[in-house]
Amino acid sequence: MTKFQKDANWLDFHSNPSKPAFTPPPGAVDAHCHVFGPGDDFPYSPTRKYTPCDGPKETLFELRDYLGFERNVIVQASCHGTDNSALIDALIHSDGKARGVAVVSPDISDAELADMHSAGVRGVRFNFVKRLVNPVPPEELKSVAKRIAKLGWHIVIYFEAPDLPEYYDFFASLNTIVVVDHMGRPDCSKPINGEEFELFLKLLRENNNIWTKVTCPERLSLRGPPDYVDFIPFATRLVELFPSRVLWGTDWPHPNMKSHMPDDGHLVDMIPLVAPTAELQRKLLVDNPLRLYWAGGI
Ligand code: 0GY
Repeated sequence: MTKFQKDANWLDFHSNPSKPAFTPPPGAVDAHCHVFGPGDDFPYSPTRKYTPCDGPKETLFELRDYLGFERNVIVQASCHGTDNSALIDALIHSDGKARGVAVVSPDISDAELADMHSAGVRGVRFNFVKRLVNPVPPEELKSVAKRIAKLGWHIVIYFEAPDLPEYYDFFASLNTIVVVDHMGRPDCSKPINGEEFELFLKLLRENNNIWTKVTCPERLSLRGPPDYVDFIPFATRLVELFPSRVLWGTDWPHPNMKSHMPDDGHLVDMIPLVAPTAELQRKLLVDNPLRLYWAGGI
């Protein structure tokens, strides 16, 4: 009997994803994925807002190889709170093939940050999605932002499009590289040239330290699988406008997916639809993530 039972309405990750027809270029990085537990070894946070299915590092690394990727960037998910043990364990068992983005409390010590750096952490995540966390006020995050800058780390931010006006000035004030998860979660049923997505484009146009991940058709598309057609124009626009500031990832094991679970092979096959040339694909999958996560060496 395991200590943690996943939420009843949670779907497990795809057990038998298809082999993608698209072959990622050599050196390709899955730059957004998670490890969950296993809960018996790495207990989920007492303050979590969901209990996931276990998503252990071994399964993630097998999927990486199967899909044709060489490296992972593992992002701390809210179900583990500020206890980064499962993330660190995955990094140190990755043979240098994984880097991490941690979630830290503002009172973390310099020694703990230094240990995380040695394990392969290169960024911190600030999460503003209210269904996932009780967001930490920007004022309290400023000191974290200053301290991690000294380590050469960057900041990953997660928010939903309607909340961008509230946080815009704070995001624009950050001095490190800032990576926005899942394109700032646009409403893909709205026009691409509408006010909401325009504000997101303005944030990137006016701040060349801000990057974004063109990820999560499975959560952003209202039209749904298998083609996620309404997601594609948003992702394509970002890749065309900011080819050197975009990242791609699977988001495995796809937390909080309740309507359907995507086939990870199919997600890989969508890459040429959002990055149609070999040059754009190389930037998205290799050059950009290596510059951000492996600048100190492979
Ligand atoms: C994601 C998306 C989600 C969850 C988390 O930290 C998390 O729990 O990031 C979500 O539910 O939208 O990036 O995995």
